[in-house]
Amino acid sequence: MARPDLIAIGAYKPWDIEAMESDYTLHRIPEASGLAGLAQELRGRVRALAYQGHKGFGGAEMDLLPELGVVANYGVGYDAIDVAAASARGIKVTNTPDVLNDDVADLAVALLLAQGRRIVQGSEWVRSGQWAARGEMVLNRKISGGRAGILGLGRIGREIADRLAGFKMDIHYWARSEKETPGWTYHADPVSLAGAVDYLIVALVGGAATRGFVSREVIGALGPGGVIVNISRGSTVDEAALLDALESGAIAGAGLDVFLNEPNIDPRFLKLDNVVLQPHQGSGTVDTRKAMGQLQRDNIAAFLAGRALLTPVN
Ligand code: 8YV
Repeated sequence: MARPDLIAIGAYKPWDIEAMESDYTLHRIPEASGLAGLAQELRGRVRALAYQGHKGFGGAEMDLLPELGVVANYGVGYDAIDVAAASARGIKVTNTPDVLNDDVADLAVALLLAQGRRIVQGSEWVRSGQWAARGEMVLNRKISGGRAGILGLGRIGREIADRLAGFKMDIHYWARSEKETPGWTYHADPVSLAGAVDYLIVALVGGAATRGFVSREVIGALGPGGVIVNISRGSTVDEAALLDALESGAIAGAGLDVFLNEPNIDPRFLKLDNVVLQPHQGSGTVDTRKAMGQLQRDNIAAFLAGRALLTPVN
């Protein structure tokens, strides 16, 4: 029997390509814009698509593939995919939740520590010979025991909160509804949350509903001692307001893994000494990326076999 076709959009690692090639007739394209260039005959029969990337995949792309039944996203965040357009066409969307929670939470803590303890500057102090020439570096900031505010207490937010509780922090959070927690303080309003904490860690889902959620007002409420960490999506923060606050000292600093317009981020960030910048690598460990690829393929296999999807979105 002929193996099913699979279109894979994105830059996959060799182990993912090998695994997909062993089960499917694989058609790889770097971006969705390449779909129109695929043979019409293939486009007319393909039922499954593996998606990786942050550029939009919407109704226009779906309409190029009339038999498409599943878009399996490589990532927990599926804001790049127009799920309403997929549902309207009877197309299932899946994502890769849970397998990346630890890595993303680890990076959030790393950003917090790196910003407060000036880890990047400290490394440069040693490498540049300043330590030997000038002695001790400027003193930095105590992190343990501070007040942390988690914006979005989903699966990743909770992992972050658990870690920061281990740093003896007083945990506050905002979520759409109050959750069962070990004594953490709920805030129904993000401005109230920001006003109550030193560190604001953004762990929201992306997409239209959270665009600019960390508004100028939220950033202002954090105040001059405040630090923002964002491991969610650049879109969740009013980036212009964040840059203004970082430049003026309205907040103390930021640790950022995500930005608007990645990877061509606003050059204003590059001039700032009070930010730690990362290239959207929250889930970027070999272990986790392998698990994400496996879950993506498991969803595709389930769909093609007519079994229940493991992690459906719609
Ligand atoms: C990306 C992510 O998917 O899971 C998410 O939502 O943002 C990441 O894990 C990853 O960068 C691969 O594109």
